[in-house]
Amino acid sequence: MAARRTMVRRPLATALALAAGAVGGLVAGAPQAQAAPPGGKDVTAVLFEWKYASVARACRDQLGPDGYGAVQVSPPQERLQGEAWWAAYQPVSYRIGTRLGDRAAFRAMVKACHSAGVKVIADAVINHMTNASGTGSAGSRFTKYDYPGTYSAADMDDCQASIGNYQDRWNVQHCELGGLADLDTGEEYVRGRIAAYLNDLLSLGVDGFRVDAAKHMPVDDLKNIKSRLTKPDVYWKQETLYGANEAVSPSEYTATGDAQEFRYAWDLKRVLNDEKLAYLKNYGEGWGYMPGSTSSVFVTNHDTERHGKSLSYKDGAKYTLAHVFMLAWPYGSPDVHSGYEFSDPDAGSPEGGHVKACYSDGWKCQHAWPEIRSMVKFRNTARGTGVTHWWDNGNDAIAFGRGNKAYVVINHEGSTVDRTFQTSLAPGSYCDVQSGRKVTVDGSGRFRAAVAPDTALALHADARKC
Ligand code: ARE
Ligand code: CA
Repeated sequence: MAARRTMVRRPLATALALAAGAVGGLVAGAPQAQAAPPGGKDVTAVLFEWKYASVARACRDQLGPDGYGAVQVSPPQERLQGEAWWAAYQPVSYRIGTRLGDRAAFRAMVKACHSAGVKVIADAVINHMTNASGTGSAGSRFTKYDYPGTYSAADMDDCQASIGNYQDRWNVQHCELGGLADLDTGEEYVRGRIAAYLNDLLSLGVDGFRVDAAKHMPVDDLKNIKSRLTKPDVYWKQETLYGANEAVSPSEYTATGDAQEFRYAWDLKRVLNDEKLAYLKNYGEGWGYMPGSTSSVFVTNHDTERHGKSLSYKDGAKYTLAHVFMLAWPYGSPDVHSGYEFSDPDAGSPEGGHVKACYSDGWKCQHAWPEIRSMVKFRNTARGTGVTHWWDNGNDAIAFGRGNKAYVVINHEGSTVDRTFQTSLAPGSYCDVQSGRKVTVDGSGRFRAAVAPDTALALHADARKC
């Protein structure tokens, strides 16, 4: 758990900007506008354990129209057989064939998403193979350490003990993550084989990768593998959990692409649960996180929603408001996790991954929640602008603008916030994309609104009427 953070000390510059903020100056300490993954729309919907045919439909009907830049799909490589979701993280071969679909289904999904203007990011498990033996989801027989046609025992890493010491770099990168057969990613054949798998996905039109367990592979190995790709500058976000005093630091991995900033999710949970939204005024680099321009962020992911280090759909309004903040705030490139209800943390996705409809069979469809999907266009409209006019009530109500393009109010108080807000928005009427109500901004950029407890209000230049 990241070190407990008490009241965040504000550098003097930010204190001075507090006054400046009132006249619309940029708010010091808040992150500036960030570069985005390819294409300029930087929100990714993570459709966790969705069948590819269902992903294709979501791209066409939801993600494209709502302005998502990309969809992230679960690992397409052959995996352990079985319904548990974590079977996806035990590769058996690099053939594309799982409960989510075969090669043809994968290719069709990429085509459908591209025609909807949505890029495709594949979750790639390349650090290890299985901790089991048997027959894989595409019919390949295997034993731990021997994967005929892909790897033999000679390709496994030098340490066959489980990782046991995160203060020891060699242990973390060459031993087995939870007993999973570790690949020797320093070896020529292994590097070539991994690159061939990623190049195969690129040949199917994939636009980027989520690199699973990245910190368990030396950066030099990842650099070498990436250099072998047909697109060496492909978007590449790396799963790198921060750990205080650990040997391997997530920031090492910004040399090969984006790195996931887990503290963003962990601290958001604490702020929404126990602290004050007012502390978010300098969220990002101001809290000691990695530079936002190369950070991938989320409110939750498939691990943290299960083991509880982040908020989850079970947290109600806190979870929704955390997404409104993440999508309105310029730090990092956001992932919106979209999964399914679970009581058994091992349970795989419903109906073999087939999504008949949102909100049925246990599908949560967070990517389509009105409060969340409406903030994707907000973010796209605000891209390139900094934070202006920060306001807070010293506790759990905040508001801020994004240049003259957008303005958001987030009320996590138990009572209504009813006041006049100062913005840099052009005068005129706007749609509050959170409530669907009309808001009028006067000639001096002000509007009056009553924002109910645990709700938000969001205006932007591309939503002038509801
Ligand atoms: C586990 C066992 C297997 C067993 C299987 C079924 O390892 O031997 O067969 O359970 O019982 C997921 C599950 C695991 C599961 C695995 C394979 O979460 O429980 O295996 O699939 O089926 C570290 C890594 C980080 C990793 C987390 C889980 O750094 O990369 O552990 N997260 C990714 C994925 C996971 C996935 C894997 C990796 C494996 O997101 O979903 O596992 O591919 C500190 C450190 C962190 C460390 C954390 C937890 O915080 O700083 O780096 O995260 O402890 O150990
Ligand atoms: Ca390794």
